[in-house]
Amino acid sequence: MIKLIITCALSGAEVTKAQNPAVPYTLQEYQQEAAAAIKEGASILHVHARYDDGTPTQDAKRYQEIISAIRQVSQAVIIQVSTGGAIGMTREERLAPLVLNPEMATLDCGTLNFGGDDIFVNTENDIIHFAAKMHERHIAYELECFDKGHVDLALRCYRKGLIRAPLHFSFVLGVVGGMTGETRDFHFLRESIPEDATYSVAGIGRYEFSLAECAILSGGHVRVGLEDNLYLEKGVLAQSNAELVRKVRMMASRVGRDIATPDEARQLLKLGYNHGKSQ
Ligand code: KMH
Ligand code: ZN
Repeated sequence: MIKLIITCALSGAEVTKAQNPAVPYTLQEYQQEAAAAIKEGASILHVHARYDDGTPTQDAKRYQEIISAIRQVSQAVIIQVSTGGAIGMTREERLAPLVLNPEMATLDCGTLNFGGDDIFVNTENDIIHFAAKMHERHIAYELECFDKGHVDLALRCYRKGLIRAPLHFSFVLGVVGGMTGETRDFHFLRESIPEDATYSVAGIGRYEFSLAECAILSGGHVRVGLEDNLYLEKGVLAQSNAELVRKVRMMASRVGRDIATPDEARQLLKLGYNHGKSQ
């Protein structure tokens, strides 16, 4: 089977140190969490910027500082910046870190309820606009889909040439308001994408490891990290992102699936254009 790409979602924009003290806010914390996660096998880091007090931001300067801190410990890792940001940010605010020409960024493919009164807004026009901005800068995107309708919308944009190959999906399952993370949901989504597309799955909360197992066995890829899940197991807080990555690496090892290095991940995802040009 092809090698497994492990993405680590280091901090997110919503989780806090009050929930788990390991969530990184400072540059030093980002650097330490990144270094340990890479050591355990993460080849992609999904990055949301936070200020030292934990406030989420899409400020390009703060992203640059965080990326520089990570680059001091790894030149190789693939950095994927978030254009999702935090609930309520404007679309121009969310696009701000693209000026850094990251190798990869997220492209969220639909609107959904996000718990309570929160709505994560990604209209069809937003998606088209974000994709165009990424094309201008040759930034590869990961198509974040929280629901089946998001997959369908991404494919509709693809057929119209508004989203381009190579198609790499990220199924984010288990958000309150999105699709649940039951095994059947995962299989429904992976069977809904073209055969030559790649995919990764991010199970939220209790779905993190059950879905990781499904993806490992199905030839897909896996995202874990404190953004998605704060616990190593029921009732046991993860002490670091690295612990979550290590757990996936061990699961993969038990079924004989090797872990991709960053360069192997680049090949599998057909990336590479912006690597080494900036950041
Ligand atoms: N913070 C969520 C509202 C992304 O990174 O592109 C959106 C999110 C998606 O995390
Ligand atoms: Zn995110």
